[in-house]
Amino acid sequence: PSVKVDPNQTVTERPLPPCPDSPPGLVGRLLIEFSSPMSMERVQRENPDVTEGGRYTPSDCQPKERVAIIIPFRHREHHLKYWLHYLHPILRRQKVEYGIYIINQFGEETFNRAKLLNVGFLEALKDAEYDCFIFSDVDLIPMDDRNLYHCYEQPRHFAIAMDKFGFRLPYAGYFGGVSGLSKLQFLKINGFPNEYWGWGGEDDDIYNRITLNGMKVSRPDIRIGRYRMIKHERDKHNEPNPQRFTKIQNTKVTMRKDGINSLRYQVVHFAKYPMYTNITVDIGKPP
Ligand code: UDH
Repeated sequence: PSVKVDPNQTVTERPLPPCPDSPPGLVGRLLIEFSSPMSMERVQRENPDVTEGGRYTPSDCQPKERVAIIIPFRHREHHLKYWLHYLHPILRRQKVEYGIYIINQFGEETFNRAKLLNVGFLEALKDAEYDCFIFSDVDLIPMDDRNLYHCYEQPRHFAIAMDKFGFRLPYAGYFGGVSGLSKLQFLKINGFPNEYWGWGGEDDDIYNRITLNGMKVSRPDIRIGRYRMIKHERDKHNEPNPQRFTKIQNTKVTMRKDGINSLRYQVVHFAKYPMYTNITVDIGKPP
């Protein structure tokens, strides 16, 4: 027996409505703690809608943009589990279409956060058509889901009130921790500097690039932009960079030649795991 199919029958798919500016499922303040043990199995179990490589698309609305979340990384597996545990559900409630990219620095040379973020920008774009890039340290968890992880008219600074700074901005031009730029905003500043090896200064250089190119930083309300940082000791091979104070005086000159237009690196390993995409890269060493 064969099934009769009416050749005139058409499947009409309704277009999804645009995702709302204020998603109704948000809960506001969140309890964030790092004492209960965490495992990748648990994160996976609790996030069945996340697809390979740490991708997610809302099923009931059409997001305005596609967001790549870029995390600079080396030897912080313990922090990553908490980050994924907290962020996947938050981003889902925020109705964000996103992908998570861990940019893992290969080898044991001096760490270079901003260069890893530049790599993340290019590599994420090879993977999908992203419009918006959010750069987050692996140890920073938002304490309020109204701090929406998407892009804004101006470059965005999200982590404005961290517990370690007494829930205040440490100084007016602070742009560290978690920040976000649209593809156009990122290209306008020639990306981030590649020449800040070791800890410090690169976020101030990025802030300078933004203001020198006629943009200004946008921020959430101080009551909403609160973050918990997972406590940790200083990492090996990421000592404070003594050159940082003089380097940030020269952004105006250096930004034209040092940035996404001068980026050189080699991908050592690329893997899509259930909860994130890992890209291990050789970014060289300080001159
Ligand atoms: N990162 C790594 N591995 C490293 C170094 C840095 O993954 O070895 C990444 C990670 O995403 C981290 C970010 O880069 O969140 C920023 O580096 P950081 O956490 O060292 O910077 P932060 O300012 O801490 O948060 C500075 C050292 C604080 C020491 C305090 C001792 N009590």
